[in-house]
Amino acid sequence: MREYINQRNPILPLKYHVPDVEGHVMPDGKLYIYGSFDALEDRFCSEKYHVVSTPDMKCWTVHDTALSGRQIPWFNDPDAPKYQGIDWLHPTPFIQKMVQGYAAEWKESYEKEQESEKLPLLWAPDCIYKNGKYYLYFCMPDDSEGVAVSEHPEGPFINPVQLPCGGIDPAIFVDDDGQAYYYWGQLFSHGVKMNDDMVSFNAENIVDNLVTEEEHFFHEGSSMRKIGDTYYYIYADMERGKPTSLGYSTSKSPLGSFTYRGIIIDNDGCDPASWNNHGSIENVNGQWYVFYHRCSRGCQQYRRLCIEPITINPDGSIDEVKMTSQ
Ligand code: FUB
Repeated sequence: MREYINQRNPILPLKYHVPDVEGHVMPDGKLYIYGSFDALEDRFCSEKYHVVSTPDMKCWTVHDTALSGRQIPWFNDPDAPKYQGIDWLHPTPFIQKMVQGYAAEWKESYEKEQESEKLPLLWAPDCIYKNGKYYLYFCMPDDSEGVAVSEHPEGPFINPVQLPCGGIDPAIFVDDDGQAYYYWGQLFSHGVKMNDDMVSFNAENIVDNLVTEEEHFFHEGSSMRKIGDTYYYIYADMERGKPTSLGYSTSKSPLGSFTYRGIIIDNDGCDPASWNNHGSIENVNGQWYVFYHRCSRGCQQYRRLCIEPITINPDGSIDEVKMTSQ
């Protein structure tokens, strides 16, 4: 465990690269950040997660390993179900445009992703408290998704269980009536009601295309929050041609239909230029914030936690904010 004091972006010291950030105020009143942990110079993420917490947005604790990819039993099991990810042979119009615009970079990134399928890397998690326990939802480069449980918000998380779906970027949300919903996807988003055990759902209940590339500029990085009676679906947004923005769509129901509302923040323009963004919004002591990441160390792998205050307007819209730095 390490402790730091800082109120400027990026929040953590250079050696702690925490991207794909979900901020949650947990029952002890502290803010917890759940994210990937970039630790490799040639690809995103690593084999572990470190949870970050703060009581006051000034003093930050980086906790010991919360979960390791080596703990995941099905990852090396050849008989574990493999789910169909994106259909790269039949790309959607947005993917065609992206491939043309970023052909070399895209090919390299795609090849790295293929190589990564053999490594027990943990990607973009989310976590929620329910019935006295903390449930950490995670995904891996083979498109498998799972959930592990802990008695503490910072982990360690144990007893990983595979979920009956495939894709990336899980998000978890518990509604006011106690019903939990699970979201995930890349290019195509999906949502489903969780069972009360929080570690299973009926795959027949999956609703596809809650937000889409064509209508909502959805790329990846699902995150769900509720403000008043409105559900906010936050995600990496392709409206500006690459998924460096966090955009949002709203609905009066957790499973849609959703209406596109705009962009909250764009991390393009940092040096080096970003390849993606992934984050969330959270109310901390009465102030709303956007949590996002940006690149560092002259490459796209070492992405770092950043935070900006945001305003929720009376009509429910969120003004776009700019990145700030130290
Ligand atoms: O961190 C690995 C991947 O990069 C995440 O799954 C995506 O959301 C993107 O941020």
